[in-house]
Amino acid sequence: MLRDSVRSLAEAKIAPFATEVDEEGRFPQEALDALVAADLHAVHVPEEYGGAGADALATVIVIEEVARVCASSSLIPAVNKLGSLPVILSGSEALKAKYLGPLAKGDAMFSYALSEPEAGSDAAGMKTRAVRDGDFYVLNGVKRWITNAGVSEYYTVMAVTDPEKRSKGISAFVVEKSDEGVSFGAPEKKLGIKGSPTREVYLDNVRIPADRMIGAEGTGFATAMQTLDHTRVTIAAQAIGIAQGALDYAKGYVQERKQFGKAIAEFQGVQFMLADMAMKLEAARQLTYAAAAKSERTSGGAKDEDLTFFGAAAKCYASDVAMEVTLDAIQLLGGYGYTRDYPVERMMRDAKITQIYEGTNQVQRIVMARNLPK
Ligand code: COS
Repeated sequence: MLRDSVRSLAEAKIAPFATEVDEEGRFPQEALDALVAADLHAVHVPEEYGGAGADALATVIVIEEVARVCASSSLIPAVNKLGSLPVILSGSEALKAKYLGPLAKGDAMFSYALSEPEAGSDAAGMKTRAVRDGDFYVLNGVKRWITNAGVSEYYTVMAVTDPEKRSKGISAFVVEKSDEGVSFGAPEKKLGIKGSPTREVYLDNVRIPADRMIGAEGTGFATAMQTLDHTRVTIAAQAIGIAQGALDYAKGYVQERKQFGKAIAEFQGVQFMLADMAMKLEAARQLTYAAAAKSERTSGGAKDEDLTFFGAAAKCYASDVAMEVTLDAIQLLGGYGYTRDYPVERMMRDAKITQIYEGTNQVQRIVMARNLPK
């Protein structure tokens, strides 16, 4: 039921703008409005904070169905989870009460600020500093590649509180867009997900109350990594949604397109391509759903030991499959697939980012190798 209702909403209210959003590189406001109206913009927020209380698998299904028509729009529910999960996992009751309500209502979006110009894969190498000053912390630094920056009201920002301690000297904070000293860089000119703004976030003597710290001092890196264990599953969801969109489009096209006197779907070479695409996609989907189940079982304080492996494996595998399937979809459309008159080239450009963000697929393999299932 959830899948059907998100699919109808996505097809009616989000799909009609997907090409325009990509062409113009503009924020998909129609998608945000439709998702907020249907309470699908941040489904993971627990009911006690005014949210829909969706479990990890339901959240995956929402992201998947939105991504099937517009990857940029799927970053609304996905990044709302990424940005706010540190608060949900490790924040004080006061922080949860203050920040999750507006997110659940659709009054504010939440972004996640870990990466920096010189700290991508080596996240613990960050330079942004947070220095204690009485009841405040003063933050200085530059965060880069921040999804939905400028649109989001709230930011989980990781910053160094003790430079001697590397990962153990990093702490997490909630920073608000309206805090004095917060500003944004120009939107990056990207290959895909053009509707989702990616900007630098500048922190220039941003003075915030000490109780905006998420968890204890020095726990920010562990919180950031735990968050990614869960949200890599949502990137896998985005990848399978994009791949499903491309497969569905190609499936329709090959039945219409006639060559040598018959629909090209009747040629075995084309049938074998479609079979391979569907097979890989379904394998990716099942791995993603298994990872979502582990994510759910880890949310109540209990820890499913395998989540770290499964989150990385699902993200890595699903994104590689999305890249293959979208490339094959272009191939099935031939010359038409290579033009912007058909949506599959957009889907291929959008798929590419899923192999890169929330940790490159090379980093996922490091994570998997360090956390092989027992
Ligand atoms: N859950 C809880 N704690 C974790 C953790 C996890 N999944 N992963 C690491 N930690 C903890 C470790 O336990 C370690 O603490 P101890 O020394 O007490 O054991 C600490 O964090 C440091 O971990 P580690 O030594 O593994 O850190 P590294 O600097 O080697 O970095 C990688 C590990 C490369 C895996 C990490 O930096 C990473 O994921 N990089 C990619 C970041 C990323 O995804 N960026 C994308 C942008 S965010 S959208």
